[in-house]
Amino acid sequence: MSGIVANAFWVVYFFPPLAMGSKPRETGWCPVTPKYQLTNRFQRIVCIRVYGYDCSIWLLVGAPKAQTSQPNVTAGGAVYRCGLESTTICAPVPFDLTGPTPSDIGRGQYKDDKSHQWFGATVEASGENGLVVACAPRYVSFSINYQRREPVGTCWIAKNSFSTFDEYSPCRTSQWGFHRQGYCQAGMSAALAQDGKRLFVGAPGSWYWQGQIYSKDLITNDERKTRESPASEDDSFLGYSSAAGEFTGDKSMDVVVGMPRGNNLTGKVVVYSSLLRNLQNITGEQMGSYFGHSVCVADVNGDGLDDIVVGAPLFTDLLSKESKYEEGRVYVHYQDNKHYFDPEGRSVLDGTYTKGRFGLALASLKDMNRDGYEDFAVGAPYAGKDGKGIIYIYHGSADGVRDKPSQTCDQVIKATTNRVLAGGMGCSRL
Ligand SMILES: [Ca+2]
Ligand SMILES: [Ca+2]
Ligand SMILES: [Ca+2]
Repeated sequence: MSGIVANAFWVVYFFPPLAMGSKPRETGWCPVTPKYQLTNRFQRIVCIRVYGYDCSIWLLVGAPKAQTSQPNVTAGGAVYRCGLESTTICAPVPFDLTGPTPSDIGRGQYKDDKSHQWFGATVEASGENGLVVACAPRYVSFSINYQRREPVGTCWIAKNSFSTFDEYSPCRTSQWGFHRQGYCQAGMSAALAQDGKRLFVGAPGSWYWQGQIYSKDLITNDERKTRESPASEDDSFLGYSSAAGEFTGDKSMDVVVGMPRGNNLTGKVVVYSSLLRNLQNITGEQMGSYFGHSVCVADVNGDGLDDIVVGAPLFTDLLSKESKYEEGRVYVHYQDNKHYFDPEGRSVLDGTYTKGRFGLALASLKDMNRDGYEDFAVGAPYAGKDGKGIIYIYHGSADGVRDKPSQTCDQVIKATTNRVLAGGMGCSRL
């Protein structure tokens, strides 16, 4: 398994529901990422609780540079499903077993290229019926007599306990060229509604990298998408990150989308309804801070309304007397009963290590310690004395996020993930 982990960008943790009457799970685990992953800018950490009759614990590992058995594909990338009960079992999930798609015009001619496509760079899962989406944002489609190379990206959705796999590549259209959707790199981010009914896919390269978000109803296949904006929005990367939540109160899951170069480079996040009506924009406060590089959703103050956590990993404390820079900052925005996020009332968490990039990765942990307030993890991939990265666990409370993390995890993991879950190897309580 070490080969897999060496190529892994990030990890999804699945852990089973508590049986009725059983004791709350202790908080002695951390979402820990492999060493390699912590030095990669696409690092993401996600923890997901899976409900089902089969309470087996397993882990999904996205390995975007893995060599697969697909014919005529070099380093296509894969998602591995790893058992935690017996730590050595790790098998690729068979999302796509085929090589490049043959063309209609002759032997040896293909319609696309799956080599180096980074399948597994994005992996998301929904809760109760267990959909999993995995994306290859560097997937290339050939358009116009197969002469043009278009990095449109693609995603695959696993349904029915990994027995059905459907492809979704929203930018593989006739809208070729980087001035349209040819370079959209769909799947740079993705978000699944917890009920499994809706999928959001971020495509930050559309229209001179203005970026775009897609919303697909997985029951009816109805698709919504954002449109091209004025040229002033070029290079702002809408869709770089995304997370699903309920922001209108109607039980149809909505989405918050990162735009880390938006708002004249202070960064912003855009809150959309499920059908992509713009509900609110929330902006960063410092140019170049990359506000919106990461987002996650958690009800941090336990009032039943989803709150939005946003990372600005390049934030620099300009008043620091210690010559620090790029410590990173994380913001928690609370939804009020009018479904508004008041920027004045947001909480701020700061990284402490120069170049630590606190907030590069965020993950909702649901209510991991069962106190009624949802919790989240913050990745700082270059923090720590050795610069090898730290993951922080923050707990919610009635007053919002607690100021101090409850646990920190140094960069850890030797692939024996059961030890991480069971004992929190490398983790310490503060
Ligand atoms: Ca809604
Ligand atoms: Ca809340
Ligand atoms: Ca909690």
